[in-house]
Amino acid sequence: MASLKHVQQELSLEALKKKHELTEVVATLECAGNRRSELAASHTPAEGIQWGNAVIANVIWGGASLRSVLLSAGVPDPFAHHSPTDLARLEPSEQATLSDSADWARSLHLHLFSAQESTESDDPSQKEYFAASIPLSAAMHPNGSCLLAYQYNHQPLSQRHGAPLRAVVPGHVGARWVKWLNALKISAGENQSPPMRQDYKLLAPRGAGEGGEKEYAKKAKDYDFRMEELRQQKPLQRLEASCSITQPAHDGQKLDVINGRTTIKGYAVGQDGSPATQVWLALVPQPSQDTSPEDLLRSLPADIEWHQAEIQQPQSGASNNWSWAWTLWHLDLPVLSTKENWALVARCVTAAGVEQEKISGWNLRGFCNRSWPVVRNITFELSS
Ligand SMILES: Nc1nc2c(c(=O)[nH]1)N[C@H]1C(S)=C(S)[C@@H](COP(=O)(O)O)O[C@H]1N2
Ligand SMILES: [Mo]
Repeated sequence: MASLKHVQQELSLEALKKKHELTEVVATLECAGNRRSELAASHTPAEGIQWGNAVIANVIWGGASLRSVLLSAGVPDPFAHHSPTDLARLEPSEQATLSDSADWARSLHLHLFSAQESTESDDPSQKEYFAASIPLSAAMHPNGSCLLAYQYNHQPLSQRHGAPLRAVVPGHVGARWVKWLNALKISAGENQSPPMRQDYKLLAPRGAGEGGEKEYAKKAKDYDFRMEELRQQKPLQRLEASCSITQPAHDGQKLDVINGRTTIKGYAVGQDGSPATQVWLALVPQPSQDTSPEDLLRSLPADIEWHQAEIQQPQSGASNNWSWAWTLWHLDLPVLSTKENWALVARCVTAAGVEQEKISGWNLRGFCNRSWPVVRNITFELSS
């Protein structure tokens, strides 16, 4: 492409709906802070609301395909050099998206602007709005399923979830799913709104000699130190595979055992459009009441017995090989002894064979906790 022209177009919601057929995508919207509270049992507590594992929703989103909106606005296709059959096969991972797209598109970003004033700005000298950007090639990927959505679960999108229009960016942190969307822009730089420049970033000591978590958390209270750290980090985009146990919902619960089994339930999310297709569970004796989840994970016995959970039929609606939906699972787990104090451990694997990371580590804001979930201090009650 020779050069980017500065052209501006207006598009009413009515025209958007008329011009672009309704496209539906089942996708999980997950806040980057989901499962943050679990870190506190192994680490210096992270800053922010101590969210449990429920800052996540699986929704049938409906709207206009972002790819087709941009194409019809005259944006060249970064994937035009692929044949139609190849297009359907292109992997929507971050790396493949970049390497499969045309050179000219690789340094471009699609900005998503909201009509909502930002509540997080640290700059009183200007009025700032909530916004985000994603790589243009991700926005236009033929299998990325990005939408400008005005429906959820076949109903009109509600005001609180972003009506009249919101971005749906499957596989990406919730913060990029901009609500109350009022403009798009393509430019060579990333968006610099508060959620991009100062909020959704991983801040953590990098390497030895930088001190521990507590020291880092203390240093980060200093404005200049924090700004320099933020400047060096990339804004969060993709979320990796993860699973969570929802029954039992908390540590320390007494579980019913019927016919030698107890029912465990949860959800799992895949990665890069490859859904979680396997979930494995294990019951492990807990060395002591206050063994931290991560110590427990680090010292899992080698002969641990993993039981494969049953997967509820993944939600249909996918028009291609990819799925951005969560996977609900359950297992009637055999309980061999009710005597000890037990911990439950789960892990998932995606259809592409990607294994959930065992320990994803600490960061100041407790973002992107993808570690294997651990529910501790489980006891059992025999029912007849
Ligand atoms: N305009 C605007 N869009 C936004 C946000 C916001 O604060 N303002 N929050 C983001 C974050 S952090 C998340 S997790 C999701 C939450 O979407 P929901 O409110 O529909 O659950 O919206 C995203 N879009
Ligand atoms: Mo969020």
